[in-house]
Amino acid sequence: MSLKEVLAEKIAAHRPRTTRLIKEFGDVKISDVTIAQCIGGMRGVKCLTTDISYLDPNEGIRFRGYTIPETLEKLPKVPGCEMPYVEGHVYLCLTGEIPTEEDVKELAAEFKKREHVPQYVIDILRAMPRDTHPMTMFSAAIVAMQRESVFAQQYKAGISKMDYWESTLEDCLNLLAKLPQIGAYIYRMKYRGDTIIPPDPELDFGGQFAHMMGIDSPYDEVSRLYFILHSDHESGNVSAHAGHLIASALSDMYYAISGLVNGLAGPLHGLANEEVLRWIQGVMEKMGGKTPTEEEMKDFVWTTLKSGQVVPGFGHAVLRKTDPRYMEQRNFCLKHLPDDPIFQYVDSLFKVVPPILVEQGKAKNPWPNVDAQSGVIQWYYGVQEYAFYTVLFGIGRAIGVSANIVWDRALGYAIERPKSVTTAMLEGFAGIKE
Ligand code: HAX
Repeated sequence: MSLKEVLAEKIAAHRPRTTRLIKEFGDVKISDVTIAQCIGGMRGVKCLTTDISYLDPNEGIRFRGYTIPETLEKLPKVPGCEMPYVEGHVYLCLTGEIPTEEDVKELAAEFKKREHVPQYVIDILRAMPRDTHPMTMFSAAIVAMQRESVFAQQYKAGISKMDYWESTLEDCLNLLAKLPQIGAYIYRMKYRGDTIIPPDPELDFGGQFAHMMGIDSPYDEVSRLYFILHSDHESGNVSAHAGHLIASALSDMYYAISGLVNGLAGPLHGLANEEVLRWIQGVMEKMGGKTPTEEEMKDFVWTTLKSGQVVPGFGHAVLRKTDPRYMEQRNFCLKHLPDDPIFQYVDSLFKVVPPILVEQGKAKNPWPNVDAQSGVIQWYYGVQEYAFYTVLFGIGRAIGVSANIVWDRALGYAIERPKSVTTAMLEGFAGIKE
């Protein structure tokens, strides 16, 4: 069966579950909201639904029920490689099923058909000042392609709500297929003297990205690992929520994914991977090439905290343990680059930062998150322009969010419209209103 046929079956089976929950159990309470949550970024308020991934605070992410090690183990592998096809992970996110080799080949062939990046996108990127942030370029390239949206065209033609997901799936595949090329193009144009490497029609999603970046193996493996690890972290984080929110107005995939990228570009979210490397470079400069002792490292961390800044790469809004995405990348470093000096810095921070954050007593989670480790690997393989790191995150995150949007359309999720209150109303609730 094709991906679309599998999805059609799954959607038909799932729709009655959603309808029943709303019709028969719509009044059942699952969450209360406190004043702290209302002012404090809605932290922990349960008010979104997704089946693509679930983030347990003490365990970490599961994609469609599978932990990261299970996902990496079960998905079909690229021949001769340790890492799975990213295309297989797209299949898993969309359908909830581990694909067969045949399923992956079919989906990879679909991606191939759709991977050509229109010339006008290249022209737009080239017209932007070269010092534009890569995330701005990435977002602009995606939104520029909005004219390609099959959903937007079919919506105008007047299709039924029940069919929205089909054209949304088209948009999902059309857009995802192009992202590795767009990302690599931005990199080579901006940081490699405009020497663009043409795509290779034989390569898979991760392999194509590494090839167009101009970086040899095992960078293809790094890319596959990276895109899968960053694909989804349930629905409430800024990037996933931004994508879902925008799409809830029936704005198409291009608008939604470009919006996701804009949210990811914040230093408290995806840009933290850039910030980690910037922070470490600052320490290295101050040390004049010497490796800091543990005591010196502690001083750097305290200086950052005392100047009112956050330590990038540490803390999390949901997790209450070391991020398994961090651990997976750490294991990769231990295997491939144990003696790398920047890895040594990151490893030293792993020891030094959590007790300091505990002593400071503010952060609810003192442990490292995904962004503490990801830049090191990039740096080691030659991608030392750290402003680019969040683009890699964005390519991965688009996988989970676009899968969510296909399901949002399939299950007819409503336009988002939470209710706001005024400060005076909160004072009223608190019983302190003058
Ligand atoms: N360094 C210093 N202070 C920190 C901190 C850190 N790494 N993490 C949390 N805190 C502080 C918060 O700033 C907050 O201080 P105020 O009370 O003064 O506002 C306090 O501890 C309580 O915060 P929290 O409840 O533990 O954390 P939040 O849910 O509010 O925020 C963040 C979660 C990830 C934004 C936060 O931990 C942070 O800023 N971390 C550093 C930036 C970072 O690494 N971001 C990437 C997170 C992972 C991700 O989304 N990747 O894309």
